[in-house]
Amino acid sequence: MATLTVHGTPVSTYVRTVRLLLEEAGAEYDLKSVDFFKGENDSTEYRAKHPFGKVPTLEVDGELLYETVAITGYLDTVVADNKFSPSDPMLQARMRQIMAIIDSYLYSPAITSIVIQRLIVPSQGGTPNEDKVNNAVAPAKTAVDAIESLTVGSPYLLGSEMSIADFHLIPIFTYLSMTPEFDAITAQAPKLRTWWDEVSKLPSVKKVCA
Ligand SMILES: N[C@@H](CCC(=O)N[C@@H](CS)C(=O)NCC(=O)O)C(=O)O
Repeated sequence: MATLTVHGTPVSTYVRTVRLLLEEAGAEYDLKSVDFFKGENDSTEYRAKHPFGKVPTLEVDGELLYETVAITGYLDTVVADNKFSPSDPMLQARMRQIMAIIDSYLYSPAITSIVIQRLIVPSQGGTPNEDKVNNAVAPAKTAVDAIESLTVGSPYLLGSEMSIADFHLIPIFTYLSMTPEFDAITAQAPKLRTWWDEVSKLPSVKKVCA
């Protein structure tokens, strides 16, 4: 079996996505800290691994892989025998569609705007920018409503089997659910509320996203 090293900041949603898959697969891996709060992701050494200075990067026997969708797809094949990718073509397309919605339409308003302003800025002694938060609620809700329309939501996004899409959404909900905006954003997403109640109790989620 290959030696797997995840380079990244443990609080990062994308790092958590990769670790959730590894934990659910029961795979062995090392986590090597790259602390973006200290700017370590911007160092020459780290930029040699990831030219965009983002986390995570996966190292497989010395070979480097970045972009989380590429990493989770690869890991699903090599450590989980594709257990987290539905074989039905439409279900597989739904999984990829949800992941693309998260990357293109949810991450930025939910994390870059709301979570950073509500959780990170105050933890560093600052005052949240209320305009930034308020302007992000509608786009975050649009993305959540779109995922709601595609999900089964019980127990997992695509139904009875956990898929890579769950690993991509869980870390976002972990943080968003800690903000006062969560109720408004999920007001019309009862299936996702049920999903979140259930997946947030998983041991892997408690371990990786605590
Ligand atoms: N497209 C990248 C995005 C990764 C990403 O945005 N990571 C964030 C943390 S969740 C990051 O590295 N932020 C540090 C920075 O932008 O300086 C992926 O899918 O891996």
